[in-house]
Amino acid sequence: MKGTALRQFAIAAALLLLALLPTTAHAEDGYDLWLRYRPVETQWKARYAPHTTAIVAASQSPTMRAATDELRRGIAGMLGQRTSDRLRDGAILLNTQAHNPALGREGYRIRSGIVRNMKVMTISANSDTGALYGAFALLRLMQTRQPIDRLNVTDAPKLPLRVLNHWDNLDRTVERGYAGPSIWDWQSLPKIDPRYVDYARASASIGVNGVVLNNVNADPKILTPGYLTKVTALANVFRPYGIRVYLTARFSSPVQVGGLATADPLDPRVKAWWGAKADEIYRLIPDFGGFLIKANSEGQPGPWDYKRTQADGANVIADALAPHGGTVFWRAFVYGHSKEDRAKQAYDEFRPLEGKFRSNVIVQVKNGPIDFQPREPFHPLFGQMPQTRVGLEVQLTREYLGQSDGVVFLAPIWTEVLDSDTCSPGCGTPAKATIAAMAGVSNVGSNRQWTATNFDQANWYAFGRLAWNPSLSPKQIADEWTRMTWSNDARGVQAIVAMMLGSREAVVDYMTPLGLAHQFQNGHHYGPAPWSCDLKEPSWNPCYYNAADARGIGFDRTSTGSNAAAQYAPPVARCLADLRCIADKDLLFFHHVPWTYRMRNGSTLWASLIDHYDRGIARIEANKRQWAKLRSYVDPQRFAAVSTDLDRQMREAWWWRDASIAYWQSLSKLPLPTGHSPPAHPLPWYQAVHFDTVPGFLSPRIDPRTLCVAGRGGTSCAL
Ligand code: BDP
Repeated sequence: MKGTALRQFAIAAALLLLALLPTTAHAEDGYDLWLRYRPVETQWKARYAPHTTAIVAASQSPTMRAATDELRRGIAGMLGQRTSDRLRDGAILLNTQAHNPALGREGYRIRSGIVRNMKVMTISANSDTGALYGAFALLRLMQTRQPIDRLNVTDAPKLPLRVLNHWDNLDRTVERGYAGPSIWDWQSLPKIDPRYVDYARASASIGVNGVVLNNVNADPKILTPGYLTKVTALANVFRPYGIRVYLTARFSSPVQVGGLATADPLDPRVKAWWGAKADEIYRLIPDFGGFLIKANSEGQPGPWDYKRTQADGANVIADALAPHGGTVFWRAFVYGHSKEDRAKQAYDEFRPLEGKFRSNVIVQVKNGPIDFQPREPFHPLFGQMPQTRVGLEVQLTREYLGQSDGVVFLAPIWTEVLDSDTCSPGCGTPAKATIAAMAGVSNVGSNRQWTATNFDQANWYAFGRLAWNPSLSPKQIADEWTRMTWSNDARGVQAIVAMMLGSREAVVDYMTPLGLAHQFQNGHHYGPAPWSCDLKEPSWNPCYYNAADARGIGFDRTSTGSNAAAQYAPPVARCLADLRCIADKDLLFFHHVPWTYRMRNGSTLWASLIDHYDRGIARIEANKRQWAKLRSYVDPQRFAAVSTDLDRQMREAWWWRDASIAYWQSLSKLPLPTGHSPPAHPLPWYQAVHFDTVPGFLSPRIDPRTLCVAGRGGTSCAL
């Protein structure tokens, strides 16, 4: 009797507690990303439920199980419906015998039809992975409230390699990471954190099919047996999701891990070492993706150390991987070895190597010739190495776009380069038609919501979607993501998408308008420092890029200057070099012009610059107002978090605008045009702003003398 009374009391107390909980939208912490599967509205439930009664899979393979589990989870969440696994009216069939060459290895077709007199929906593909992608596509249709009763959809990825690059160090710091410590817990691996599975689900849902686990500034220890065991555990988690694991290898690994006297790529012992290392890895991970290499860049070792070319370096590693079907991503991000304009150096090094790379090498080229700036022209190597497989590298983490401040949607940066006409071989050849891969520097960390802010999830999402189909528009991607992540209410969607679409241009306006680039504080790259000029490497100084003085501003990259414009195909080069043709957005990247230069719209450069800074401010103010109106559309926890993010962005935008104007005005000596407020403080105030605790500036400290061979420090190199 006593027990029953106690139970009754406990139930009553629980009910009371429930009644006291707020009745507003259920708080969300962002962990579920765009795979939230919240209940759909009644009218949609009535439309979807008859078509999602059962899931019948062709096999019980791990990938098929991942697909069916995801469908079950999605249908249960959105419709509150349990699904049977028997063929019946309204069943979803997963068929991996499509025998349809048009779908390739990863494509799928979703079609409504009749099987044995029953209405069914078939997701067919040539592989389990294709079926998994089809399952995610069907869920996306429901999450974005599209009809599913008469489907006939075919889709396949346009690019075969869609790879996230983690700049994660073995001690869990993340270079340029603003989302907390690395999600890879190297210390506890091979123990599996369930988060690794959720990471794989999210990445697979957007079509990512490769993950480089470690920083481009690589620690050689990653290739030692102890770490390879840990890498194997992650590869086993990712395999069912169609994701292959890659590693960044340090070029000097034959010396540091192998104990050889040299890493000369033409030395037969070095060749044999890479071959044996590849064999060792493939024994553990039969579908290992391959290596990413940063060589002779920013202090990293490389083939130049032995007077060999970048192609020699790439090929020795490519040959080791080739028998196993692996790929080398060889980065073209090199500079600092000549006195030339930094914007020219990668092209100068790589263009002459056209035709010299093995077919399993991807030359990985950043979107622009400098370094992931808020805006840069497209990289001149796109389109100009037709016999080489070229990959586009973009940065999801916002090293140069405010890091963890505000709302910044990056898809417009990436589509700007993808759609740029390279005019090679002829005009009408956009960069997206010339690439074989897309790589994205990840923005994921251990933060509960995975990325630095809730809106940064959209950049992870957009990367995958664009790598799958580089012709998607930022609007479509933002629309999908918003519906899946925030709300399907039309007014809410419209407002959030509008905020997102204008957000990148706002950053360009308040940080580096009209073609300015690299005006950041040194090292951590947070905040403005256009006056900064004291670093030994000239191209790390903002003053190098703005070339501002009493007469004017801008880097002359025409024939009177570095002539970087001439690296582009002739029709592009001609336009960039011609003041009557070049777009305003690229002006100061290619031309040095007087402060009083007349822009095409009739205003002076000076007035135009100020106008852009203020446009940036106005846009963030508008975003803040817009967001304030969205309170009723989103849950309170995420609403409050984004409000704080936008407040910070507002302060950051004023800081950039005021500091920049104060400095330019100290040179131009021109008055501010009427209607524009003066900077809040005098120039020295901004010049004194320094931070020493900004996260993310954390290359591993590798002692080049470190050796990991057995008996010579081996135990200290591997756990
Ligand atoms: C720059 C980063 C630096 C990276 C480098 C790279 O500042 O941390 O190591 O690029 O891409 O953007 O290798």
